Parts: sequence; C-alpha cells; structure tokens
Amino acid sequence: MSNDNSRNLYDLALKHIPGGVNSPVRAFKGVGGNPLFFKAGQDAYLIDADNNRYVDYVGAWGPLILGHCHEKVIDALRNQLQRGLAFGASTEAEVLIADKICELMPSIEKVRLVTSGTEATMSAIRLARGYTGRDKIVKFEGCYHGHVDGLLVKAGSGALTLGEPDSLGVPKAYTDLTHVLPYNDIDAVENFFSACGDEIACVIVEPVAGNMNCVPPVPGFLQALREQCSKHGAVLIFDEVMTGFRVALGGAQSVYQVNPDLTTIGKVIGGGLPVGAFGGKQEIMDMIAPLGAVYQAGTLAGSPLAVAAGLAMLNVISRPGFYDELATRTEFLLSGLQERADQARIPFTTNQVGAMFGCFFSAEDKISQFSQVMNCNAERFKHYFHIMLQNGVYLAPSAYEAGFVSSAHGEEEIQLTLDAAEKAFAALAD
Ligand code: HOZ
Repeated sequence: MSNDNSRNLYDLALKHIPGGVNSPVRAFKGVGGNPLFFKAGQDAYLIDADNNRYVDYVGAWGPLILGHCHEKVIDALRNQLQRGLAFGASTEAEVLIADKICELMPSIEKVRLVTSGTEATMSAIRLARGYTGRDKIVKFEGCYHGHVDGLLVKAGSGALTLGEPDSLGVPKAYTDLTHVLPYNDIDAVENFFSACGDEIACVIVEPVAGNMNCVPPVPGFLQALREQCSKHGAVLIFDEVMTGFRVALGGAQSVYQVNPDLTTIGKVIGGGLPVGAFGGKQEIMDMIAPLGAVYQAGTLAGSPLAVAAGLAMLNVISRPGFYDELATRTEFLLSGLQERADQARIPFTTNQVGAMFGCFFSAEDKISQFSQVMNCNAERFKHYFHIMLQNGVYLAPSAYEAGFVSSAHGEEEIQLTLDAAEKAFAALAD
C-alpha cells in the first residue's frame, strides 16, 4: 500500500501548519509514522490521498453516526446552500433544532447553539459560575472538555496522547480554581464535597469518558455526582459532546437515568459541520445574555448549514430501532475482536456503550479507572494500529480515544475489520 501522496502532503503541510496538522490528535504522535491525508469519505469508508480505502472507526471523532455523505444530510445541505450560508441573525431552522434537542433530551429546557464543543463547555462553566456566584470547578482525570484554559488540567484526548495533560500558556490562577478528582471514584467525590462542597460552582463530567479511550461510569457514580451537587447547590454539567445522540437518542443521561442541570453537546447535532450547544434548566439558562448578565455570543452560532445538516441527521436517527441496530453491530464487532484476541492469546478487553467503544491491550477483565487505562500496553496498540491500517482499517491514532460505529458499517465492513484484526493479533503474538 503506497502512502507517497500523504507523505508529500505532510512534508508540505509542515512548512506552514504547526506540526503539519490543524488539531494535534491527527498527527500520529501516539502511534508513530506520518499522518494520512484524506480526500473523500463515502458511507463507512475513508479514501486517502493515495486512493487507499479504509473502514473508518473515527467518524470525524464521533459526528458521522450515519457514515460519510449520507444522502439526507447532503440533500439538506444542497438545499441550504442555495438559500444562504450565514445571516448573523435568527432563522426558523434554529427554532426547529432547539425544539428537537429539548424533546430528545428532556433535562434541556432551553438551549443555545455555538460553533464547537469547546465553546459549549467554556460557556456552560461561565454560566454555572454566574448562576452560583462561586468560582471553583471540579473535573475528572482523563476527561477532556475541549481546549478551555481552566479545563486543560489532567486532560484526556490529544493532551494525553502527547503526554502533556496540562498545557503551557494557562495562567496558574485559572487552574487553581479547577479541582481534579479520579473518574469513577465515588468516595473521592463525597470526601471532596464534604470538605468544600459549598464553594463549588459546578462539576463537569463526561458521563461516558471518551477521551481516555472509552470508559463507562461505574454503577452509582453519576448518581453520586447528582446527589452531591443537589445537596451543595452546585451545577452538574454533563459533557455529552461525544455521547449526545451517540450512545442513545437521549444521550448518556437517558442510558444512566441521571439528569444534569446543564448539558453540552456537539458532534452529531452538526451532522459533520462545526456546531455545539449547551442547554439545561430554564432558571439557569435564562441568566445568559440578552436575558441575563452572563455574556455569551457568536457570529456564526446557529450556522444555517450546520443546523440544516443537524436537523437532517436528527430526523434519520430518531427512527425507531436505529440505536438497537447500531449497538448490535458494535457488539458483533467487539465480540469478534475479543474472540480473535483470545485465540491468539493476546490480553485484550473492550468497553461498549451503544455505538461507542474502546479496545484495551490489558489483562484486566474490565477497565473503569484512568490508572488502568494508563497501564495498558501502549506499544502493542501502536503495532496493532499500523497492521490494521495496512489492512484497510482506520482507527483513531491514539490509545486514548474512543471508537465509533456508524449505520453505514454493515456486515462486509465488520468482517473486513475482523479479518484485519486476526492478522494483527497473530503478528502481535509472534
Ligand atoms: N474530542 C475529540 C477527540 N477525542 C477531538 C478531536 C480533536 O481534538 O481533534
């Protein structure tokens, strides 16, 4: 398989783009080698600059739940393209998508659209601080909420992949207000709240962690967060940028039956276009300008194109049975991988919530802690990643990212993946 065109593009990119990429997780630093450059995506496949085809388990890091170029999304975009790209003013489609979001996630009574997940979490934190009149915030180790200054503390995703979970350039004074607790540790949460719960503005959490690979909450963890926040008057924020409309139509909050006060969403609601949103209880949301004194704004917020794509996407995924089918396919993929790893005697385990999954080179039965993720065999993952790539499967180029199955992944694509994995596990066993 030739990668000459990707290599040449990467060399050219290095000249005027820092590190040759516009987002660090794309750079293959976590797996070695040169990043691929892609020119097209169709259904479950990505096509690179050398015309190699890969079954895609990144799905643009989550949004492409229908695969690439789904006809309903493309039609919606084509329609909107003829009517205008941006107005910097309100549209009917924004009203429709807000209604749809509130209908699908009933904990959201009011919602504001922004242009990225980072903006959504940044705004939600500001709002929680404005609402409570408190400054301190709590996040969890290995969770990533975009590149917001105060949240780049022990962060997952690219920060973890590059081995720099805290960033230069973030004033110490900002992170002094951020308290980091271990994910899935109920005692740590209760102890922290008993010590200073009444000073906490908010707790922000990925209800299924997707930026330290995929780590679901242990039973009772999200409930404990809900309980402590309610008891101490802190705002509970679920960062459902990855899980919203992905693990289930109603997001992780519907799966675990815990209602946050605020939710941040993104990815799927843009159908592949840049969009994010935050929403929640009316009483809190009404504190945002122009109603309230918490300022938040965006020229391209509610972009007509992004909203058109999002509405089309939400209509398709609202079909009864959509998520069951997706979860069944994901289960089939993961059980097939496990079987092949076991046959090759490679210590391996998986996590799954709906169509979001994680694969771990570990002898542990189940992975639920950040420390377990860090103890996985990273060298094995690198080797596995490259063999999968050579055999036509594109995984996230990092051991610390979740994988995604779309409705375009059929039997053929999953079989191709399992055949590739069989070769990869055999090579790892040698
Ligand atoms: N949250 C995504 C990765 N887990 C972001 C992708 C990026 O940083 O480019």
